[in-house]
Amino acid sequence: MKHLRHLLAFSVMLALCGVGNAAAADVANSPASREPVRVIFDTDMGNDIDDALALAMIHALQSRHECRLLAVTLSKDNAYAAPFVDLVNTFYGRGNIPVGRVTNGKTPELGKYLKPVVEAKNADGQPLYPHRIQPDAATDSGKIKVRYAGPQAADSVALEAVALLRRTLAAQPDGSVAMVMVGFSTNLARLLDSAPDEASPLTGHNLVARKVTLLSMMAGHFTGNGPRNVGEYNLVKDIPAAQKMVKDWPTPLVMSPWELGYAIQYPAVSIERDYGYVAHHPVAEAYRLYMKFPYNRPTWDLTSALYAVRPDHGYFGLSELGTITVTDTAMTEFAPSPQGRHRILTASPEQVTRTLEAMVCLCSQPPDEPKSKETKP
Ligand SMILES: [Ca+2]
Repeated sequence: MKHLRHLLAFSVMLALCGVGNAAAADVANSPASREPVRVIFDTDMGNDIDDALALAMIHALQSRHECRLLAVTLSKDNAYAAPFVDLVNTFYGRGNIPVGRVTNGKTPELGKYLKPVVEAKNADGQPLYPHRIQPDAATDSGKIKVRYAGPQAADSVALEAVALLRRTLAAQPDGSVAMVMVGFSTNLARLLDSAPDEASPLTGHNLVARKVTLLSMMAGHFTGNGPRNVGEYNLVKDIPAAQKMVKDWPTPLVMSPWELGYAIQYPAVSIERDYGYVAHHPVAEAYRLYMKFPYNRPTWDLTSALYAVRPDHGYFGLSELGTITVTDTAMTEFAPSPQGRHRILTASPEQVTRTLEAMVCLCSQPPDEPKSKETKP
């Protein structure tokens, strides 16, 4: 019965998403032979709800064979962030995706939704949202820590983020990985500085240059509509890492600024209406916990994830080439230059409408059935 409901819900969803005509257009734009985009998702999951929606959207795109989520790394240093990512991955039938945790990272605070969703139980006392990675109850100086280990550890623990990034990149074909970064630059700055190890004889900088095609990141602001007097959150929380990473990152970089995601608001009505295909949905549950519901929320992190997987769908515009600089106060400056590697993501009013519709459809798309069909990272 549950099976049937899923199928029915999925059919309705496809119809609502206008997949018939849209799919025909997409086929014309994207060769059938096109490989799924290999994605690494680096997130500060737990600080805002758009990270959770973005992860749901990536899973939907993987179900459509448009991307393959290789690994998730966390720049938020809280013990419940990795278990939460793991339970979302598990909900979508992909609990074997490795998760990496930052060491001595930023924003250790718990936030609103990580712990209640990780610890939610059903009537039998079993986890409502199964997950293999557990927050470790063993405390050190009163702080709860997640178990994590080196790159050879089993996937039932969160791995150290930079080691996981190196291991993951080393295993991919050259020029094949899209990095989606929607939190702080901590992990990626350290990755650039990393030394050769058992995963790869390359330095981090050279490993990135060889394996990565695009860094799609949410950060900064460039218009008078943003919080001009303060730096954008993702930059403010680790300014030295952001300055270094943006300056030294060796591949094309597309930055989705604060004002873009702010213009595309995920609607509360979708949370109320579109996630009822299961009794308990971890992302909808997290959304309801994050702020006093109902509320709409900017789609900051979704923009970077969607652009990385569907760069040629016309959802966004791009600035000319140039160089972005992060200042000592976490402000962003853009200097146009044909030699630059950076672009800024934009959207016209028409694109805002169309992009939001795609995001809502994708985020609320049910998981694949059967769930046993997992993808090896
Ligand atoms: Ca984020």
